[in-house]
Amino acid sequence: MILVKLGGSVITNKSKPLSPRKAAVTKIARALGRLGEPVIAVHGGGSFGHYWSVKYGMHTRPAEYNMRGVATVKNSMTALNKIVLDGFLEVGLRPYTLPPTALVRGHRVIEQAARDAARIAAAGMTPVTFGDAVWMGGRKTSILSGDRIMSMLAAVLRPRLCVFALGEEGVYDTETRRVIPELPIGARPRLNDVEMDVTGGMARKLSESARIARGGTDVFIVNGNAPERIVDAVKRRRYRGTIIKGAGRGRRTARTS
Ligand code: IP8
Repeated sequence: MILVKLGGSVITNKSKPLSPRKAAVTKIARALGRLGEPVIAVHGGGSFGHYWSVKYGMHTRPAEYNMRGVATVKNSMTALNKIVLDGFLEVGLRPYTLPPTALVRGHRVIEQAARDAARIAAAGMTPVTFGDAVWMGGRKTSILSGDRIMSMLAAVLRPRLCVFALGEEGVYDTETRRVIPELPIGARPRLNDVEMDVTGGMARKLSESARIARGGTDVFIVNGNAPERIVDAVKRRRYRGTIIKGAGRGRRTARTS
């Protein structure tokens, strides 16, 4: 079982509101079809969800956000999800959409539902879920990042590998401007700021990757615009990007929640 995050910066043009990159979606979908292993895909919000979240001042912190904003964010994520599903279908995958409400309650994973997603993947379909606005009780909502969903699913499913496909070559060392090939769990390199990202950009990816790696799963951060690198990473041929090696399976080096 492999968990793959399709970064919003790959599947949308983040500098232009509401602009999908359909060719990037189909290219990644083709790569997923070549992995030869069950896959669960999670996608980000890019210039759909993040655009509206910024407009309505919504963040990951639960609060009483504007409900029209919540509705608009959710509507835009459904639209982006449809684009992803269309791309997957176009190349012969059998996507099985699982809106986050089918997998999580607030910021907690529904373990049975996560296990069912793994069974759906094992049966030959590709479960697809996504970051979204979620209800947190009463009038409160929050933005739940697809990166967080990755670590929630990993905590239950203990996948063989997690891959974050981003719009960059990997994690950069801001001084040398080179990609860092391997990061120790919990390392905090200096990062450049990300615009139009309400869920924390690369810093969030690294903190969720650390959670996943502490649970024993290797995490690859690769360029989703060169999706053969996803295949290379999964097949352990050769890889370009950043790896965070998982602590020994079953052994945890720190709390994961
Ligand atoms: O792009 C956030 O998901 P992410 C989704 O994975 C929204 O952080 C609604 C902004």
